[in-house]
Amino acid sequence: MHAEKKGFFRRFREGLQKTTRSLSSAVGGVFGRAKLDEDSLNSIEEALFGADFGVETTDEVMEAIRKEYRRNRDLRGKEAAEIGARVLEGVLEGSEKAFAPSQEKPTVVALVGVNGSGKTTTSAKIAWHFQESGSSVLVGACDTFRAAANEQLKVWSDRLGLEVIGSHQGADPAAVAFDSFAAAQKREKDLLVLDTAGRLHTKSNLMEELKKVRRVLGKQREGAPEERWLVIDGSHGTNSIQQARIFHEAFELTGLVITKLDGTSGGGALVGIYREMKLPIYYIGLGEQPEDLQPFSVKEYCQAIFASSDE
Ligand SMILES: Nc1nc2c(ncn2[C@@H]2O[C@H](COP(=O)(O)OP(=O)(O)O)[C@@H](O)[C@H]2O)c(=O)[nH]1
Ligand SMILES: [Mg+2]
Repeated sequence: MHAEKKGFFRRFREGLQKTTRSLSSAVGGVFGRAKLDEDSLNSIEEALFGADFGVETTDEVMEAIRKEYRRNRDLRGKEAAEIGARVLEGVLEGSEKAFAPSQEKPTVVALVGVNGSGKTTTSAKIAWHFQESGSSVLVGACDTFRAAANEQLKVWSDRLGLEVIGSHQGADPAAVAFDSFAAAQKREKDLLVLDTAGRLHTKSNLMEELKKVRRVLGKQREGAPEERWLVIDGSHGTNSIQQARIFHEAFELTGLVITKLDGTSGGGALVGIYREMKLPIYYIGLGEQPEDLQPFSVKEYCQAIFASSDE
């Protein structure tokens, strides 16, 4: 395997370790060389539920494994894991899409989501990632609701050498978005990443605020912001789906970022979220460091989940 590719897979494996471990401890190392039996099949089923894969996906995976088991009573755990990975890859078809800034400068990515989902850190991580790969990037601090939000971005920008258009508490987020876009245009930036506020208790205001951000940017350049991604805390399981619908209604989302998959044994929730939203998952968060934000890869995800317990 290519060295860089290997490192990438290792990060997926390590990030998703909690889910993989809880899956393999629940199935008692069943994904190894040992032959399966009815008990171990039931353990796999329970483990998939436990890891938040949801009814539909668990049923589809189990149906495929059981079908093969009926045909071949010598079926081994490792082979069942391969079947599981294949079914999961099918379910996740269409969820992987690479992102890169387009010719149009600046390409604008607006990140939305509830408080604590990871918007601010994800803004910084995305900015850093593209800056590292040679693009010029600007970050707009459009969360003017939390006093600490602008500070938090500043800390990241000092640490990673990012350019940020700051704001102060109470400022109009749409005005900050406007200024950020104007600055990005003037400085000929390839990419503009907009962090936004996420308070839940005044949801309708928040949605109005996000619509206004979009309206204002759309006047600066038709269609901007082209990318409107919802940042979802992956450790909250499928509870996030309701929120996702509300954001989608107000903001016409174009993609998802699913964070905190490292901190949960329920890494299967990503699949339920995708099944419901059918939007590309651009990135997943596997830790707090900048390099822990990874482009989503269906293959790596499925292989990490169904890692053989012999390895
Ligand atoms: N372990 C882990 N923590 C994360 C990840 N993404 C974000 N966080 C943490 O989640 C917390 C909230 O993130 P923040 O970006 O402030 O969320 P915001 O309120 O949506 O802006 C911070 O402590 C982040 O470091 C991730 O992928 N893994
Ligand atoms: Mg924030």
